[in-house]
Amino acid sequence: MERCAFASDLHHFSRRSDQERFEAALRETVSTIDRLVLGGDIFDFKWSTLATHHATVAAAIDWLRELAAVNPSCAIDYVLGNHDFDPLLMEGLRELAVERSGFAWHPYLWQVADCLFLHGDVADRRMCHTKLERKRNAWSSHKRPHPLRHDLYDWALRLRLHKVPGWLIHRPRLVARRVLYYLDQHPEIDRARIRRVYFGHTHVEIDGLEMEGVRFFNGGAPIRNNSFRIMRLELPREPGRMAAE
Ligand SMILES: [Mn+2]
Repeated sequence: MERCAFASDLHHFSRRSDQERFEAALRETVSTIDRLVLGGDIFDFKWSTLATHHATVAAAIDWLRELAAVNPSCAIDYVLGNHDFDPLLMEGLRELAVERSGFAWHPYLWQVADCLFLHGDVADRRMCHTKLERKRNAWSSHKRPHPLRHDLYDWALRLRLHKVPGWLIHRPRLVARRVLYYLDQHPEIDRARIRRVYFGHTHVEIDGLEMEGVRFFNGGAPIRNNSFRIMRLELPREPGRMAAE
């Protein structure tokens, strides 16, 4: 078996992210495992504190390159989220995949045997893959919000207003049901084989909630007032590995 770790929703470059607090832990983890799976929203281009979009994408690629250099024998699989579904970032990822062996990225999902990784924005409401594609494409025409909106967002966080919608909208059982609906409709995955789903996006921790024989895992997010953890798991080594986009 491969020793693996899963981390998502770091929202790096956003002012509200506590990503830096977990940087050492992430590097330490990478140094001891065979494979790291990143579950999307690793970078936050919408709420970036850097001067331009180009600067943020360049910093994102540098960050990935440095993380990959911690352990050259650790494979990295990066499943994109809504925040990192960005054409310029994808260009950089294409180059990184050529430059660094064992680095791969997946726009929507990645399946290994019984285990499926996806970001989780598909669970905002009940939707199939075509709808998710449409939603993602709308996202990728990112507009950087007015600076004043950063302040409003900060105040909302400080008042913990985000707890209310997060808790209500992202109830674990509802979210799990929506993910299963999406997987049932997906034309390219080996649905019958799936027993474990690792995802992020909702920023609500889930530790093995079972539904229809599938166990769900979510590590939360390193955002102020939120819980977060890097999850450890095992994956079978090849053969028997299949990938789907
Ligand atoms: Mn997300």
